[in-house]
Amino acid sequence: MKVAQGCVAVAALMLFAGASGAQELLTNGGLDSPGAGLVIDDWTIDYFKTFTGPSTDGVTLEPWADRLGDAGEFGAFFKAFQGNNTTGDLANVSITQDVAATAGVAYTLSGWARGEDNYSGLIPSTATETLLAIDFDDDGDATNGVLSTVVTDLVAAGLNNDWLQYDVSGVAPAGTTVARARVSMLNAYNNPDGGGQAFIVDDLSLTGVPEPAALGLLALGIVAGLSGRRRAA
Ligand SMILES: [Ca+2]
Ligand SMILES: [Ca+2]
Ligand SMILES: [Ca+2]
Repeated sequence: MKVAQGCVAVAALMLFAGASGAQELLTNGGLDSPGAGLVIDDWTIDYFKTFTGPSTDGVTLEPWADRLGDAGEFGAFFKAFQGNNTTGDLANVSITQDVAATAGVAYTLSGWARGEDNYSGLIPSTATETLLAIDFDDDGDATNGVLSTVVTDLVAAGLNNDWLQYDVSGVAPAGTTVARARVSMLNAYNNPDGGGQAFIVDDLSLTGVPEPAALGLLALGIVAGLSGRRRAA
């Protein structure tokens, strides 16, 4: 009897653990396919320069940028050196992936990153921004605006020449249908000092956990909105 009860308890714990273990929402968060170069499977690359506009080769997959150095695997090399701080033609690169999302769910994006010592994002008073972000949107189009954004500034969070894990979290607002995982290097430029100046990223992960408090607030907001509308009418 005691053994059976113990088994039930263990089974219940396992079920609980399974239910609370957040599911990975990204595809190819490891940035490991299809191979070195300009294409990152399942991710969208947005690269433009301030004046000369859309461009290519702002970010590529490289074997030396793989965090754990697994054979045949890759990480993303963001090319700050493509920008020019003298002319002001700065490099702006984002990689994004859209996943279906639900209002009231708390999403967390994590990822590993390194900035080499002469990366333009690490120059004091630089214009370069280095961001891990989630954009909450009501469609698959970032160019027509988003509902809200949560951002972690990686330099403020301690970016340096060692692999460190960073994260950013936020609750999807009302109307959300898409959570857009994003890594951005904005206003980047070639460091005249030369030397190692890569910004590299690997092993991204996006998970969502329903937020009871947020759901409660959302419900309150809907009630308030309804009563407001009633009053107005
Ligand atoms: Ca990788
Ligand atoms: Ca790896
Ligand atoms: Ca949009």
